[in-house]
Amino acid sequence: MPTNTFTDLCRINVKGGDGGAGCMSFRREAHVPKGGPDGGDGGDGGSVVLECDPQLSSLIDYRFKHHFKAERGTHGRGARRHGKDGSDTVLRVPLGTVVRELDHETLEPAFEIADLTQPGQRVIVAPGGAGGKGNIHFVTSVRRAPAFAEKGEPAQDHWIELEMKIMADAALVGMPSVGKSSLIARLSAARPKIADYPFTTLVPNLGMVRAKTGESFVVADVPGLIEGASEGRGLGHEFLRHIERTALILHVVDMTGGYEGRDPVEDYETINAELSAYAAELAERPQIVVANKCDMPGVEEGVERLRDVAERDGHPFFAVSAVTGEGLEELVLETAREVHELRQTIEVDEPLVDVSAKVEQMRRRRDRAIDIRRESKGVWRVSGGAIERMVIQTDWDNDEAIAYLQHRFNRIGLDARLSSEGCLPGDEVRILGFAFSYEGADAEEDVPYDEVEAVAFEVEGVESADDAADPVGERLAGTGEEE
Ligand SMILES: Nc1nc2c(ncn2[C@@H]2O[C@H](COP(=O)(O)OP(=O)(O)OP(=O)(O)O)[C@@H](O)[C@H]2O)c(=O)[nH]1
Ligand SMILES: [Mg+2]
Repeated sequence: MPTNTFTDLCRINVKGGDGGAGCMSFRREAHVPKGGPDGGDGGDGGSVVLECDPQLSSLIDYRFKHHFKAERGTHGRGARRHGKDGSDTVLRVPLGTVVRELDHETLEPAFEIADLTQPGQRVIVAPGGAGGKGNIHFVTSVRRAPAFAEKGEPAQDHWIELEMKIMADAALVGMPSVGKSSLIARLSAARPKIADYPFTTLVPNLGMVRAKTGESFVVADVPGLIEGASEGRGLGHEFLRHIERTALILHVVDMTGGYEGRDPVEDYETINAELSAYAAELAERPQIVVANKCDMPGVEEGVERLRDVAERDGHPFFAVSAVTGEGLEELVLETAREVHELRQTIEVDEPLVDVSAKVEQMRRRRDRAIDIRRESKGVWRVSGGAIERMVIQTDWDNDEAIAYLQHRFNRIGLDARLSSEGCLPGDEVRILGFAFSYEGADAEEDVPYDEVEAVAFEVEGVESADDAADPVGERLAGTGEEE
């Protein structure tokens, strides 16, 4: 069966590292009985990143291992020491890999994350969680000794699909009936139609060729080219478009001259003229000249003339037969060698598009969406990625932390949204496994929690009885999250 494209498909689960917890701590010095807050932030979790590597030719690495995680951030500590960021996990994928996000429930493709076509191109597929803020961030003019910190943001895991669309490393180019399909059939497992009339091949076929050295490359067998193809004769542009992305050209010449008794050197010049007429750059591509049908009698003189011309043009030359297999081993070795070399020198001609930023923006937009549903009389369910994480990042054993959370709800407009949905003071509002009593849209307006930069902060001495009761410097806010 001829194939137009090879695909390699797999699904993997990726998870960024969790953010480290912020620290709740107060400064302690010999001559100061109780200093101001000095709890550092938790480190950010690492991300899972895909990177496009031209040396890879399959997704085989993801066949058997399906779960990939990045490192978590460490917790913040006293004396304003921030936690360490977790390192990224970089997964290498071949050129031509399309990445799709899968729906959480159905595992069906939801949207395309990226199409990785340039060497070195990267995309973050699972961002790490942000580190929680230390208590130095929660100081305001009235709340000078905040006795709480934020937990780290948990990273989410999700499934993505990787699909590699194979791009041919080399293309068999030549007049109709010169034996292009016969060659690919002989060299690979591809089984294209072969016949002694022109334009037998109408769509490109791909074949994977493995050299004796173990190296493999993909060859495209494309429809025959004739004089005037660059102007649209024969399959013209259609055909030429297919080789535009191919690095190496295997230029096949029929040494018998076909029924018309054409001259091999003239054929060779005609094809090269068509290539440069279509795109000057195509004629500059590295080429290997393949003199085919050398099993036939009377070809020697033509072989010598074509060899001279090929050498004049600086192209390697091979006299072969797709029927007997003569000369093919050497041809494959040279092709493998050139393909390998070309893969290493592929140049990035456009600046790398930072797809990560776009993906991240899209995720955040969806994340910020808040869904409010009435569960029963007087009971409301609020859901949404960002709001659920706020709840998870809160230390529920700490009243101050809860008050701060309520202040954040107000600030992002949740209270107003609830009110417009019909939620009344005294109703129950549920988020994940937690429940709050709704106090009305305007009740929280004066809660004095503005986030203040750590550098702007100056506090001396003890602020409250609460602080005095907890004179010890370091206590992690993230209960159950300590390492
Ligand atoms: N004697 C001999 N015949 C060959 C050789 N290679 C191909 N042929 C014959 O040449 C004819 C055309 O071969 P194809 O492989 O279909 O040629 P093609 O270049 O793919 O032709 P299009 O797809 O029409 O462009 C067939 O009859 C083949 O059997 C060879 O090395 N020696
Ligand atoms: Mg063919």
